[in-house]
Amino acid sequence: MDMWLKEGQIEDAAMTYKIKETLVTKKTQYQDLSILDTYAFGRMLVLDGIVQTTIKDEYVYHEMISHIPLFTHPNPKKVLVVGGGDGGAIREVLKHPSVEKAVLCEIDKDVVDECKKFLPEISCALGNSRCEVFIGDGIKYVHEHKNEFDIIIVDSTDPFGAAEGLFGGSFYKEIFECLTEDGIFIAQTETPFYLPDVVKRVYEDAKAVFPVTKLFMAGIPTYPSGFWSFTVGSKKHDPENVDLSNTIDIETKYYTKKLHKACFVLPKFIENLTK
Ligand code: AG3
Repeated sequence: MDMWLKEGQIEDAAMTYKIKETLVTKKTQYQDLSILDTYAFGRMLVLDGIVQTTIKDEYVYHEMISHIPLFTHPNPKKVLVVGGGDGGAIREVLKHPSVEKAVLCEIDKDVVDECKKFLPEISCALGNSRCEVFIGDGIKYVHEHKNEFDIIIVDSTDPFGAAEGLFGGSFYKEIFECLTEDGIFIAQTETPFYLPDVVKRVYEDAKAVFPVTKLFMAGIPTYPSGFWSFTVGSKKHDPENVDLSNTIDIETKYYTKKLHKACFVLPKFIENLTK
């Protein structure tokens, strides 16, 4: 019998994946967690039925959510990742030698433990001496650390249910205070194709808090529609107009200096959401 995962984030459309093997499936304190081996995308992390990351396409998301802010900041030393328990963003952040400390604040310890076990390609940097893994609530952590981080990456699940508090104006104000004087914030902000209202609202919420707010896109095959948005809020540095001529070379598969600029050029229907 063929086994398929059907992801139904969107009510009237779904993506399906043929499963080779179920490696783990459990109820954690916060959510249903599965790691599945699939024919098309290799192993994937699924939380509450929603695909979070896969071995085959994770690099797009993790490179873009990390390198856009880190190459925009002239000297990022302290980085906070909220969520992101799979460790993919941390792996990319630690490719930057200027980073002295990267804190991962993930609420669900099981995500970290299972990803360490079954997704070592993604979680491999969590044991790095520059990385501190803190298990706890991101909202509380941000509230309790003022003026501390040069970069804050919000690598959350979708803005419904548990992660809802990680989107919106009141959290962005807390983020602003947790950042240093020229700090930069970035979050994954959903698909403008299926959820234009969410993208618009989140962009406007960030814009009300940060002097520089920019939205960019990346193509992520396993997220609904493949069109995925990220929103950057910055106190000072403009990610689109930053001088990248002297930045170091790091190994990537998706990110390039050219793409760093180009990703901010938006298709008209997405650009309209930022007006
Ligand atoms: N964070 C989740 C991105 C949103 C996915 N949404 C969806 N497939 N409907 C990704 C975690 C990777 N570190």
